[in-house]
Amino acid sequence: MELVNGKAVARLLVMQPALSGSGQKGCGSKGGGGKSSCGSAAGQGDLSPEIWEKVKNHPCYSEEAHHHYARMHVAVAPACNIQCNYCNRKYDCSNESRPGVVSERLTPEQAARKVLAVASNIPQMTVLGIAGPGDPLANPEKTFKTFELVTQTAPDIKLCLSTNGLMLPDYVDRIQALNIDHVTITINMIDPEIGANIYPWIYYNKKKYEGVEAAKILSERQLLGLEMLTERGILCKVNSVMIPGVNDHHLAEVNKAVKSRGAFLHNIMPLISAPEHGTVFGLNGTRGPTAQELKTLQDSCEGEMNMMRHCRQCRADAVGLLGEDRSNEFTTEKVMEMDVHYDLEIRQAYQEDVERQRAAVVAARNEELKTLAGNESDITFMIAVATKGGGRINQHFGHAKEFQVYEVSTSGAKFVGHRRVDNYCQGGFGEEESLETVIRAINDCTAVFISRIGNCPREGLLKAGIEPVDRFALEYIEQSALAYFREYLERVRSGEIEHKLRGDADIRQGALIAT
Ligand code: CLF
Ligand code: SF4
Repeated sequence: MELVNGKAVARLLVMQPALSGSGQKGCGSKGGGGKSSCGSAAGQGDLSPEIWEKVKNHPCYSEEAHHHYARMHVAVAPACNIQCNYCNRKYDCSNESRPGVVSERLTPEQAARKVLAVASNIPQMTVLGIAGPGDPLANPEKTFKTFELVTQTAPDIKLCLSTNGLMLPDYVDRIQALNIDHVTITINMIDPEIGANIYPWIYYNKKKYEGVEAAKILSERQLLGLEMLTERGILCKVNSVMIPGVNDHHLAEVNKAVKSRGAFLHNIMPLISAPEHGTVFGLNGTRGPTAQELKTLQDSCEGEMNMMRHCRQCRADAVGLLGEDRSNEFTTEKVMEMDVHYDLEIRQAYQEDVERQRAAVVAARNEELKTLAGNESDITFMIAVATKGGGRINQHFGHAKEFQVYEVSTSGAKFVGHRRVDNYCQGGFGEEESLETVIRAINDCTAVFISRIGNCPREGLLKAGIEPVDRFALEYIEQSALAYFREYLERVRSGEIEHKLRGDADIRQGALIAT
């Protein structure tokens, strides 16, 4: 057992295998200006020390942080004041993972206890978000009461709020008074004509509005709220759901509008739409975008503004690293029986250890980047990575429920998204059908990095033109991606291989299975 500041931390370290070197209602609506260096990019870059301090341990506001730090949501806000055509909050399934979906609704007191329980057991949980299952500001008393209780009992936890923005201008002062440093507003349009196809109605000032009139009020309130928050120095992220045929060509304009009002980060998410979700878009056959459609739009908006590309469209009761769901470990019943010991010193000691490991990841990447200096090439490709976190390639191909996707070029390895899949290995056996869905999900990638892989999936991937790479097992992702890229260039130059462009890939519409 290891002692840190005289306290035992062995139990806590076991909670995150990644750190030992092995392994839609999230924010904003479901369905779904600052400058670079956060969001999708890694590291402090040109952020001011004050802003870096606010984002460095926030898994949504810093792509680099999301490999190391966790967030949790508490589902204290059941009501909503608008209707989005991609939302159906009646749907509740413990195997479903998209914003708005939740298993238990909590009182503020239950929520505060749950936060303490999670903080005691997952010391890398740094952020509490309230994101539903309805709209937090349509349930202001429950939302703010929860934040107040948590501030009193767990002062090191950052507070985060996600809203559709309708009531935002009315609560900006309260948000500021409670030191809520991070606010997400879901803005899908600035043109009410387009908005009328997304929002059938809103309920505002005790009156129901419909169609273009409803969308106009909503848009004005969202943009006003955004301006009021950024004037007060509160970091704002804007989420937009990309809905092909409805707002896909309009989102570049939304990007400009939110950037000019001071938004720090823009998160364009794919529509999640399947008939079984019972949403308007699911039932009328509106499809979600493909991986390349989404990436092309995100790329086109990435100028002076940070684009978030690592959003997992989490549930309103999600717990854990982004991409994992540990909410089943913290049901109200279990939380009530738990021995809760919130200890700030243990949490800080653990996080110092995380920071050391994080610094090692960055240093290794920078060293590897030096070996590419002077290497000129137009070649760029994408790789998929199986990881359990910690910035390492530490997951078996058959166990991966998602792959992280990096774009590699002479300028570096950049996180550009993730692909959710059915894990190939089910009950100890490989599933041919799952292999097909995995291949469709990473079809735009040249290689897949895994810690191990069996012969059958290896052959299937090679046949599909994707190289399985397990020689970097347990190594750092970005460093390995760059080393692979350097070797790849050498193989192309020697004529050993020919560089081929890959096709498009599917974004999965189904569930992330809770573990
Ligand atoms: Fe939650 Fe949202 Fe705060 Fe993050 S989620 S309230 S900013 S703590 Fe994050 Fe989840 Fe995406 Fe939201 S991955 S849905 S962006
Ligand atoms: Fe659903 Fe309301 Fe959120 Fe829209 S704002 S996605 S209707 S909970």
